[in-house]
Amino acid sequence: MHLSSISARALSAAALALVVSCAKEPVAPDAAALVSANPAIALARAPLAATSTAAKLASFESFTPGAINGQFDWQSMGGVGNAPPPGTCAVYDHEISNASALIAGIDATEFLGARSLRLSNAVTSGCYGDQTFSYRTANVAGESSARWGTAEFALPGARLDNHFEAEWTVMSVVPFAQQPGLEVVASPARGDDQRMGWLQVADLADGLAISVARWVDAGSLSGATIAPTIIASGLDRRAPHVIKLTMDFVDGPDNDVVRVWVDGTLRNAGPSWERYYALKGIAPPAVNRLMFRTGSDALRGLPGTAAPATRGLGLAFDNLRQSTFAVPSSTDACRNDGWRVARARDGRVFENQGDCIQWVLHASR
Ligand SMILES: [Ca+2]
Ligand SMILES: [Ca+2]
Repeated sequence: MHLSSISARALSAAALALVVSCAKEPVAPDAAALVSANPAIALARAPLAATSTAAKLASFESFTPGAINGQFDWQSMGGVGNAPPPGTCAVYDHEISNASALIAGIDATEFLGARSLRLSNAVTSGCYGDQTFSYRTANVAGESSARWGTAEFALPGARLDNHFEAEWTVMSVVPFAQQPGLEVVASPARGDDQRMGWLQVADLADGLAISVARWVDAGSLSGATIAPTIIASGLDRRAPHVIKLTMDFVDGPDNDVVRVWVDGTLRNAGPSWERYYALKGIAPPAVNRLMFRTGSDALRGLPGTAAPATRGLGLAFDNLRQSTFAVPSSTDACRNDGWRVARARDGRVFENQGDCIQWVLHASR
């Protein structure tokens, strides 16, 4: 790294911390030491039945390298390799690639296989619908007033659930150095510019950092801003990390709950972005997928500057699992065989109606 390329502001504490940090690290730590030192490893290895449809969707191993758009219901109109349709704002450095082969000095095949979703923010824009969206879940999730149901967003036959969750692995493509300015945002979404949350992975001087953001306002959209909060930092660039995000939608304002786990530890419970739609005077959207975005939200006070040096590198995303289900919000939801289709918030299947009712009465919802 050429220190002269670092801005004076960044050079202050952050860059010095990196220098000090690097000095303490072995030049090439062996894989065994890495495995024993990091609890994320076991999570990233969580097995999936290799032949299942879910496994194929999760692992990207059945995808063709290159353009993401159109593969297994993924959408990425602005991703590299896709012929950009009218209205596309930019060509983003988003693609299916053999990321484990790009990661020098570490054998990441065990965690990433031969195909991953690789994203960098070498190119950003203020647009949304041309960025990268994961496959849609069979059903959608939102509160009962949520806007959904048009064929372009929900799969045919979808029902409305009140719980959405997604879990994925993320790993730096550059394990032994910072990629300054690298940041990618994942949001529960539906395929256009509507999103119900914000979770960012950034590469800071001391390692990868995970942030979430909420809307802050004084009752009007004109003065509203998005306030990011770092919930995990200093994450080892040499190891895979597992992020789990759950959304519990509750009818009424300012009461949805979004929880985020990093490497198995609950790091945050906060609001959804229903506040934004309330400020706009419309019902919130239902969600059924993730939007992976390299964009600018500068007008709202968030970062979003392109980092051109990350082109072809950035972050590898893999092992993505998504689901929706109905969490019972009252004991009535357990009756009349409701317990058979409902799930506890952690996804547990109820044994019978009484089990469901007891969960409703005692779970801290
Ligand atoms: Ca893979
Ligand atoms: Ca709500």
